[in-house]
Amino acid sequence: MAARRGALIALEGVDRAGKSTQGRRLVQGLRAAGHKADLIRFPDRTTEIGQLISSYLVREKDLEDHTVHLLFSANRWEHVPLMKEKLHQGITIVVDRYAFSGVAFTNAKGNFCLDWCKQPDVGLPKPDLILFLQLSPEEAAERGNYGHERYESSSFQEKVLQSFYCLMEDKTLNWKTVDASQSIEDLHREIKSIAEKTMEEVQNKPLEELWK
Ligand code: T5A
Ligand code: NA
Repeated sequence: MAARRGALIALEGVDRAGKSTQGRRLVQGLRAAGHKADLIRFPDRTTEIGQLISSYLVREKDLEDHTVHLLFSANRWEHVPLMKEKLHQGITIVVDRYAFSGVAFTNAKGNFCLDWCKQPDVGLPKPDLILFLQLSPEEAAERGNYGHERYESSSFQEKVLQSFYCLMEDKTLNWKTVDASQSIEDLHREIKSIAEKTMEEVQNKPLEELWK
C-alpha cells in the first residue's frame, strides 16, 4: 500500500482577516494532535525573489506590473520541489496565501484578465482545501489601519475581494468560506476540524495540478 500523503491547505481572504494568525495556530494545533504539519507564508520574503517582492511592497523599489506578477508566481514555484517531497512524506502543508492572492491582486489592477493572471501558476500543486476567511471591511478596519505597503487601501481591497469571488466560482476547487469575525480560538477550532476532515479524505488520493 502506498504511503499516505499530507494535505495541501491554503488560507486566503481579505487583508487583516487573520490568515497568518490562523496559519500559525493551525500548524500548532495539528502538531499537538499528532499530525505532521508545516507552514509556508507567501510571499516568502526570505528568498532572493522574495526580497525583491518585499522591497516592491514596502515601496523601496518600483517594478513593472507584469514583472511583479511573475515574481510572486516564481516565489511559489521555487518552493514546489520541497512541497511535493513533504506532501509525499505525509506532511500536511498549510500555505498562508497562494496563487489565488496572486491572481486577485493583479486582476484588481485592471488591464489584466483572470486568464492571463492564472497562467504562470497553472500546474502548481493543487490545494485540497482553500479556506476563505471572510470579514467585512468595517471589521477589518477595526483591526488596525492599513499601513504604508502597496495595495493597502480600502478601494483596492474591494476590487481584490471581487476578484476572489470570481475565483470562488470555480467548482473544481474545494473552497470553504469561514466567518473570520469569530474569536481566534473559535475560528481555529472550526478550521482545524475542516482541515482534519480534508486530511482524512485525501490521504490516499493523488496530488493534483492547479488549473489543469
Ligand atoms: N500579494 C501576495 C500579491 O499581490 N500577490 C501574491 O501572489 C501574494 C502571495 C503581502 C501583500 O502581497 C500581496 C497581498 C498583500 O497585499 P502578506 O505579507 O501576506 O502579503 O500581507 P499581511 O499584511 O501580512 O497580511 P494581512 O494584512 O492579509 O493579514 P492577515 O494575515 O490576514 O491577518 P493577521 O493574522 O496578521 O491578523 C491581523 C490583525 O488582526 C488580529 C491580529 O492579532 C492582528 O493584529 N486578529 C484578530 N483580531 C480579532 N479577532 C480575530 N479572530 C483575529 N485574528 C487576527
Ligand atoms: Na498575513
